Amino acid sequence: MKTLDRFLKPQKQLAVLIDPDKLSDNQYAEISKIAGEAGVNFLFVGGSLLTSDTLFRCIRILKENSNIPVVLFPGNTYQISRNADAILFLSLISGRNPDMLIGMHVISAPYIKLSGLEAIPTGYMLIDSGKPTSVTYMSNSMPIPRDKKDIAACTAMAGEMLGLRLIYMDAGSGADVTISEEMIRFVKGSIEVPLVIGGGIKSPEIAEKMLIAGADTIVVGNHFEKNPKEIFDFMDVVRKVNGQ
Ligand code: 1GP
Repeated sequence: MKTLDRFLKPQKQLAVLIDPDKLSDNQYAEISKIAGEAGVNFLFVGGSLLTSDTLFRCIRILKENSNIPVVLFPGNTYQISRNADAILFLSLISGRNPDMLIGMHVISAPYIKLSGLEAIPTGYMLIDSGKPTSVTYMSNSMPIPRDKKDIAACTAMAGEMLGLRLIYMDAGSGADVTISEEMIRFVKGSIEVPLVIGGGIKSPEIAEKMLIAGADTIVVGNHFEKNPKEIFDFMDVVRKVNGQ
């Protein structure tokens, strides 16, 4: 099954985001095993800035320890690895930095083609979380103000009209303030494509509210690095919202 088809499923889903240079090999193995046992839907791998050459090895360990599809969530053109299943081909549509809208894509397209990775056209939208995050700084772009749900909805609609297949709204890794349910509800009501939500999600209760508000896939990174066993609690919530 294509990875995009997995995102298109009507059920709510959970993605665990793994930063490939933050943890030890044993920790990658542990998190992948737990995610597999819990029934996690996707493992996202990437970061705004990687400082070691561990991407390929990290993915290999993840794949040795579970059968969950591994999806690259690249911060830049160096984060392409052929042993993943797919890559979010991110266009940063909340910003006005041409490199993040199309420039990096031109550079990376031939490598992605050669790799055989499935490229998933994704409209990536940063939402302000009260302070600069790694991704706003590294992308040299301004996030959408958190109280401007109309701007967020129009941006998502434009992305969908341009043919992007997913919309990913992100408050940024480690955000103090998550994206509001009100914004999620409003954006979800404006588009047909799946809505992915991440940034600063630290409890199953928050995840549940976001799923009920309209998120199709929830992405959690930091919180699981410190509390991998909580993956089970989040998956319980996903199943509950799905009526399972
Ligand atoms: C960041 O949406 C992801 O791009 C996940 O954020 O690490 O804060 O969970 P956290």
